[in-house]
Amino acid sequence: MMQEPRLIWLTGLSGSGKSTLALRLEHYLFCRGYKVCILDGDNIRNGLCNDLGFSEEDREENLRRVGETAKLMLDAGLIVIAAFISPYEAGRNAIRNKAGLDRFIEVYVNCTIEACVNRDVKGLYARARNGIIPDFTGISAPYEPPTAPDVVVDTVEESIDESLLKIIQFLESKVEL
Ligand code: GGZ
Repeated sequence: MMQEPRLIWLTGLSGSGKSTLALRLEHYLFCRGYKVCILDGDNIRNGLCNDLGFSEEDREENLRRVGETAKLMLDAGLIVIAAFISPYEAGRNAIRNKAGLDRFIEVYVNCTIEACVNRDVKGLYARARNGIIPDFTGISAPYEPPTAPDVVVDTVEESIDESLLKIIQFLESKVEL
Protein backbone atom coordinates (compact mmCIF):
# COMPACT_ATOMS: atom_id res chain seq x y z
CA MET A 1 0.00 0.00 0.00
CA MET A 2 1.28 3.45 -0.87
CA GLN A 3 1.19 6.25 1.64
CA GLU A 4 1.69 9.85 0.60
CA PRO A 5 3.01 12.09 3.37
CA ARG A 6 0.68 14.91 4.33
CA LEU A 7 0.55 17.53 7.06
CA ILE A 8 -3.07 18.00 8.10
CA TRP A 9 -3.08 21.27 10.04
CA LEU A 10 -6.03 21.97 12.33
CA THR A 11 -6.27 25.63 13.40
CA GLY A 12 -8.90 27.17 15.66
CA LEU A 13 -9.65 28.56 19.10
CA SER A 14 -8.98 26.71 22.36
CA GLY A 15 -11.98 24.41 22.88
CA SER A 16 -13.02 24.52 19.23
CA GLY A 17 -12.61 20.74 18.88
CA LYS A 18 -9.18 20.43 17.23
CA SER A 19 -7.84 17.69 19.53
CA THR A 20 -11.04 15.65 19.35
CA LEU A 21 -11.04 15.78 15.56
CA ALA A 22 -7.32 15.00 15.44
CA LEU A 23 -7.83 11.86 17.53
CA ARG A 24 -10.80 10.72 15.46
CA LEU A 25 -8.90 11.30 12.22
CA GLU A 26 -5.84 9.48 13.57
CA HIS A 27 -8.04 6.51 14.49
CA TYR A 28 -9.68 6.49 11.05
CA LEU A 29 -6.34 6.54 9.20
CA PHE A 30 -4.60 4.13 11.61
CA CYS A 31 -7.39 1.57 11.11
CA ARG A 32 -6.77 1.77 7.36
CA GLY A 33 -3.10 0.96 7.81
CA TYR A 34 -1.60 4.43 7.57
CA LYS A 35 1.43 5.48 9.60
CA VAL A 36 0.08 8.55 11.32
CA CYS A 37 1.24 10.78 14.14
CA ILE A 38 -0.43 13.58 16.10
CA LEU A 39 1.31 16.73 17.22
CA ASP A 40 -0.79 18.91 19.45
CA GLY A 41 -0.52 21.69 22.00
CA ASP A 42 -1.04 19.16 24.80
CA ASN A 43 1.94 16.91 24.01
CA ILE A 44 4.25 19.52 22.48
CA ARG A 45 3.89 22.20 25.14
CA ASN A 46 4.63 19.67 27.91
CA GLY A 47 7.91 18.62 26.33
CA LEU A 48 9.59 20.09 23.27
CA CYS A 49 8.19 23.56 23.97
CA ASN A 50 7.86 23.58 27.76
CA ASP A 51 10.04 26.67 27.95
CA LEU A 52 7.53 28.74 25.95
CA GLY A 53 4.52 30.83 26.96
CA PHE A 54 1.85 32.57 24.90
CA SER A 55 3.34 35.89 23.83
CA GLU A 56 3.33 36.46 20.07
CA GLU A 57 7.07 35.63 19.94
CA ASP A 58 6.66 32.43 21.96
CA ARG A 59 3.74 31.23 19.84
CA GLU A 60 5.86 31.92 16.75
CA GLU A 61 8.73 29.88 18.21
CA ASN A 62 6.32 27.12 19.27
CA LEU A 63 5.07 26.81 15.70
CA ARG A 64 8.55 27.09 14.21
CA ARG A 65 9.62 24.03 16.23
CA VAL A 66 6.42 22.19 15.37
CA GLY A 67 6.98 22.98 11.69
CA GLU A 68 10.54 21.61 11.82
CA THR A 69 9.35 18.47 13.62
CA ALA A 70 6.49 17.96 11.19
CA LYS A 71 8.89 18.29 8.26
CA LEU A 72 11.12 15.53 9.64
CA MET A 73 8.06 13.32 10.02
CA LEU A 74 6.84 14.11 6.50
CA ASP A 75 10.25 13.30 5.10
CA ALA A 76 10.04 9.96 6.92
CA GLY A 77 6.79 9.31 5.07
CA LEU A 78 4.26 9.85 7.84
CA ILE A 79 0.86 11.45 7.77
CA VAL A 80 1.08 14.16 10.42
CA ILE A 81 -2.00 15.59 12.09
CA ALA A 82 -1.22 18.87 13.88
CA ALA A 83 -3.70 20.58 16.22
CA PHE A 84 -2.57 24.05 17.28
CA ILE A 85 -4.41 27.31 17.77
CA SER A 86 -1.83 28.82 15.40
CA PRO A 87 -3.54 32.22 15.53
CA TYR A 88 -1.41 34.08 12.98
CA GLU A 89 -1.83 33.71 9.23
CA ALA A 90 1.87 34.45 8.68
CA GLY A 91 2.90 31.61 11.00
CA ARG A 92 0.61 29.13 9.27
CA ASN A 93 1.90 30.23 5.86
CA ALA A 94 5.48 29.72 7.02
CA ILE A 95 4.62 26.13 7.94
CA ARG A 96 2.85 25.60 4.61
CA ASN A 97 6.03 26.71 2.81
CA LYS A 98 8.27 24.56 4.98
CA ALA A 99 6.09 21.46 4.54
CA GLY A 100 5.76 22.00 0.79
CA LEU A 101 2.62 23.47 -0.73
CA ASP A 102 1.25 20.17 -2.02
CA ARG A 103 1.80 18.36 1.28
CA PHE A 104 0.01 20.88 3.52
CA ILE A 105 -3.73 20.71 4.17
CA GLU A 106 -5.18 23.54 6.23
CA VAL A 107 -8.36 22.74 8.16
CA TYR A 108 -10.13 25.64 9.84
CA VAL A 109 -11.95 24.35 12.92
CA ASN A 110 -14.49 27.14 13.09
CA CYS A 111 -16.31 27.69 16.37
CA THR A 112 -17.69 30.93 17.73
CA ILE A 113 -15.97 32.41 20.74
CA GLU A 114 -19.37 32.30 22.51
CA ALA A 115 -19.57 28.53 22.05
CA CYS A 116 -15.98 28.07 23.27
CA VAL A 117 -16.70 30.22 26.33
CA ASN A 118 -19.86 28.21 27.03
CA ARG A 119 -18.04 24.89 26.67
CA ASP A 120 -15.02 26.03 28.70
CA VAL A 121 -14.14 22.40 29.44
CA LYS A 122 -10.94 23.29 31.28
CA GLY A 123 -12.13 26.54 32.88
CA LEU A 124 -9.50 28.48 30.95
CA TYR A 125 -11.89 31.07 29.48
CA ALA A 126 -13.22 31.97 32.93
CA ARG A 127 -9.67 32.43 34.17
CA ALA A 128 -8.73 34.43 31.08
CA ARG A 129 -11.74 36.72 31.54
CA ASN A 130 -10.72 37.32 35.14
CA GLY A 131 -7.24 38.23 33.95
CA ILE A 132 -5.66 35.24 35.71
CA ILE A 133 -4.43 33.89 32.36
CA PRO A 134 -2.97 36.68 30.19
CA ASP A 135 -2.75 36.74 26.38
CA PHE A 136 -5.60 34.27 25.96
CA THR A 137 -6.65 33.71 22.36
CA GLY A 138 -10.09 35.15 21.64
CA ILE A 139 -10.20 37.06 24.94
CA SER A 140 -6.99 39.06 25.24
CA ALA A 141 -4.98 37.86 22.23
CA PRO A 142 -5.96 37.79 18.55
CA TYR A 143 -7.05 34.95 16.29
CA GLU A 144 -6.75 35.49 12.54
CA PRO A 145 -9.06 33.07 10.70
CA PRO A 146 -7.51 31.45 7.62
CA THR A 147 -8.27 33.33 4.40
CA ALA A 148 -8.14 30.31 2.08
CA PRO A 149 -8.38 27.06 4.10
CA ASP A 150 -8.64 23.75 2.26
CA VAL A 151 -11.43 22.57 4.55
CA VAL A 152 -13.72 24.46 6.93
CA VAL A 153 -15.58 22.57 9.62
CA ASP A 154 -18.11 24.21 11.91
CA THR A 155 -18.20 22.52 15.29
CA VAL A 156 -21.22 24.51 16.45
CA GLU A 157 -23.47 23.46 13.58
CA GLU A 158 -22.02 20.03 12.77
CA SER A 159 -21.59 16.83 14.75
CA ILE A 160 -18.05 15.50 15.18
CA ASP A 161 -18.86 12.78 12.64
CA GLU A 162 -20.00 15.36 10.09
CA SER A 163 -16.86 17.44 10.55
CA LEU A 164 -14.68 14.34 10.36
CA LEU A 165 -16.39 13.26 7.15
CA LYS A 166 -15.67 16.64 5.53
CA ILE A 167 -11.96 16.25 6.27
CA ILE A 168 -11.89 12.64 5.05
CA GLN A 169 -13.73 13.56 1.84
CA PHE A 170 -11.22 16.30 1.13
CA LEU A 171 -8.33 13.88 1.76
CA GLU A 172 -9.91 11.32 -0.54
CA SER A 173 -10.17 13.93 -3.30
CA LYS A 174 -6.43 14.59 -2.98
CA VAL A 175 -4.94 11.26 -1.93
CA GLU A 176 -6.11 7.73 -2.64
CA LEU A 177 -7.08 6.52 0.84
C1 GGZ B 1 -4.32 30.17 24.35
C2 GGZ B 1 -3.68 28.76 26.06
C3 GGZ B 1 -3.19 29.85 26.77
C4 GGZ B 1 -3.30 31.14 26.19
C5 GGZ B 1 -2.84 28.08 27.96
N1 GGZ B 1 -3.86 31.27 24.98
O1 GGZ B 1 -7.51 24.19 24.90
P1 GGZ B 1 -6.18 23.81 25.44
O2 GGZ B 1 -5.67 24.88 26.47
O3 GGZ B 1 -5.93 22.47 25.96
O4 GGZ B 1 -5.18 24.15 24.33
C6 GGZ B 1 -4.68 25.46 24.43
C7 GGZ B 1 -3.19 25.35 24.38
C8 GGZ B 1 -2.73 26.20 23.20
O5 GGZ B 1 -1.49 25.80 22.77
P2 GGZ B 1 -1.06 25.96 21.25
O6 GGZ B 1 0.34 25.44 21.20
O7 GGZ B 1 -2.06 25.30 20.39
O8 GGZ B 1 -1.11 27.54 21.00
S1 GGZ B 1 -0.40 28.35 19.83
O9 GGZ B 1 -0.66 27.65 18.55
O10 GGZ B 1 -1.05 29.68 19.84
O11 GGZ B 1 1.04 28.44 20.11
C9 GGZ B 1 -5.03 25.97 25.84
C10 GGZ B 1 -3.70 26.25 26.52
O12 GGZ B 1 -2.66 25.85 25.60
N2 GGZ B 1 -3.44 27.66 26.82
N3 GGZ B 1 -2.67 29.40 27.96
N4 GGZ B 1 -2.86 32.23 26.84
N5 GGZ B 1 -4.26 28.91 24.85
